[in-house]
Amino acid sequence: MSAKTQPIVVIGGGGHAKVLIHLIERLPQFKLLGYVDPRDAGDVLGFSRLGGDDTLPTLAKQSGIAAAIGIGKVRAGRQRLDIVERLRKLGFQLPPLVATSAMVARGVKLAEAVVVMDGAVVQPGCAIGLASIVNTGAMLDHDCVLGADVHMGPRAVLSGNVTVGDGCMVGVGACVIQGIRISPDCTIGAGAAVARDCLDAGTYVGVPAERA
Ligand code: JB3
Repeated sequence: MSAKTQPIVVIGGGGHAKVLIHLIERLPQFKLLGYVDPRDAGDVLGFSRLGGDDTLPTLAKQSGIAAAIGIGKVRAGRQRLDIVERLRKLGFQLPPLVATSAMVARGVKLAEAVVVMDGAVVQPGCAIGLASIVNTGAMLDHDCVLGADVHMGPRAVLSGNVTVGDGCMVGVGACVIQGIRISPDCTIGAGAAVARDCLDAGTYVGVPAERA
């Protein structure tokens, strides 16, 4: 392992982990050791299962080791944040990860455990909170703010100055016009078009999006 590479493990071995492994293996600064999952998902893109979560304390002893959360988010719930807390307590580093084909403007603030997948675009002035996911091809225009544990689904689009609160899920292909505020713990349905603030937690669907 060259001096510059940092060991990293992926938590989870399912679909989201597969996409994350594909992202990490193209980042020269990391040496991907494998994935950790109570379920044996076999070989994932050539990387093996290192064991269940009971292996994490031993793995954490490796100097400078990092972890990436390979468990996605498709509904409300704070599993990703619970895992962040566990990993922090064990001493893992949780670097934000940006795919080589993503475009993240300089000065964008990425919190710990954020992942920006291939083809995503994050314009200047944006800030992305703890453990949030900007999934494949999603786009955040200028000055958008995502809270913690937000999932921007594939090809979801925010126009300028949109704020998305903690714990939200913005579904695949949804779009949000400029200046909108989405309260914490909202789910925006796939393909929805949000043209009004979402002031109450809940599910918003349709064009224009209405609270279900
Ligand atoms: O929508 C898209 C593009 N992707 C979805 C993603 C955001 O969320 C994807 O289609 C899935 O809906 C979901 O991906 P994920 O989280 O990979 O789902 P699944 O394929 O079910 O894999 C979850 C894996 O996490 C399973 O193998 C579980 O055993 C494992 N897991 C669950 N809890 C855990 C834990 N692994 C560890 N190490 N620790 C846990 O606490």
